[in-house]
Amino acid sequence: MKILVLGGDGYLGWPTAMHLSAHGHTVAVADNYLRRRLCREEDVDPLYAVPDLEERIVTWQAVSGHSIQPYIGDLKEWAFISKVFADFAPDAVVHYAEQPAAPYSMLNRQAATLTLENNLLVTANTIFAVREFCPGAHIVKLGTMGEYGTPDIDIEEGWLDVEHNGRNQKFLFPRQAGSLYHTTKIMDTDLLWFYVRVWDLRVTDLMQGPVYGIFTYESDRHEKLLPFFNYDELFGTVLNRFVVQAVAGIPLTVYGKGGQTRGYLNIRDTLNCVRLALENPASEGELRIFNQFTETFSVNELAEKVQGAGSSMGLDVRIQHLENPRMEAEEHYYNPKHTGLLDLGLEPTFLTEDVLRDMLEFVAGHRDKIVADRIFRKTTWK
Ligand code: USQ
Repeated sequence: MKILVLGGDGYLGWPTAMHLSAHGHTVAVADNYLRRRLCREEDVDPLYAVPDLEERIVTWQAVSGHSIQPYIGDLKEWAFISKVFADFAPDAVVHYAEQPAAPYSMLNRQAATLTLENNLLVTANTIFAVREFCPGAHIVKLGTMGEYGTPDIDIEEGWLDVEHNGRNQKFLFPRQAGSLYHTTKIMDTDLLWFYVRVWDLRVTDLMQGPVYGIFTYESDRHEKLLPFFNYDELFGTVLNRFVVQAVAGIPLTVYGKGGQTRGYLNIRDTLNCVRLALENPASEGELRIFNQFTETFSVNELAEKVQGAGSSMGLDVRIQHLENPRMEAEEHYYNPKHTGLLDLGLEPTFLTEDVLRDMLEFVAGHRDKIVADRIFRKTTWK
């Protein structure tokens, strides 16, 4: 397939581009380096420097023999996105091109507006571009498990059959997000669902939990192919942060009681999930939703796992409970279904002590680059 990866420079975008290319697909990436700019502006650069897309593409070609086509520009601009779609004419589009961080979206008014504008306009432009240049192309959109929040009932895979006064209808599962970022993902889903109904689009919305990890199958071939690794309060996800804290001798920052439970997955599984969704497309006029995670953990469980793996390597890992800067339930029911991707053939990579030790050892090799004051700046929801 010809696959266009929007947001192809990001933590997931670049590894996805390489993975699809390694599996024989013809891949193009589009990005405006927004994530890099925001990290520079907020002084939260990733653990190690990552070459720009053009250098990564040259390195990938040298180690794999596959080429990837770059398009550098802002997908909010119709002049740019229409040129990309007209030129590449994709069979499928992977849409990652969003401001991805909940804490960043809650930082201040400018960050909130940027998140709204970027995420909604890029989703809308993607829909319009597919309609105009490649109707029938499959859109694989990265949503988030956070769209559902933490309701006191089982979470279904996207849809809920509702019986009301003796009649039945299937609706999108009720959504109630815990940050502005997560709310933009709900709005994206609604935009996609609307245009699936009116234009018969073919869409898969992947409700993904927090991702952890550094290594992907393809990045093993060269250190210049590694993804971003943020450990700061704004862009770092919790397990990646805990690994860095353990190496730096900083007590693990568990927010509140630590009973917050989410569905987690290894970055390698993200790549397989996206590929499986692409290779088994949704039908015309279908909004297909998968819950994309492999295991659920509370924050306390994650902290204990990192402590255990760290101790086995001689690290003195302490755990601290900080006043929670976010508004979220710290003890709650959590039972989301996640069979769709397993049915397509996903073989999960579980969070074993070996996986954690590999991460800890790699980060220990970059210990001198850790900037402690990036870890907790108290960006608060209140
Ligand atoms: N947490 C801590 N200590 C920390 C950092 C986080 O206790 O130092 C807690 C948070 O309060 C939260 C949980 O860990 O309860 C997960 O936080 P996170 O920062 O790893 O994840 P989140 O902000 O929810 O967002 C991340 C990604 C986002 C994705 C989402 C999936 O940044 O792009 O959509 O995970 S989900 O959480 O399922 O909505």
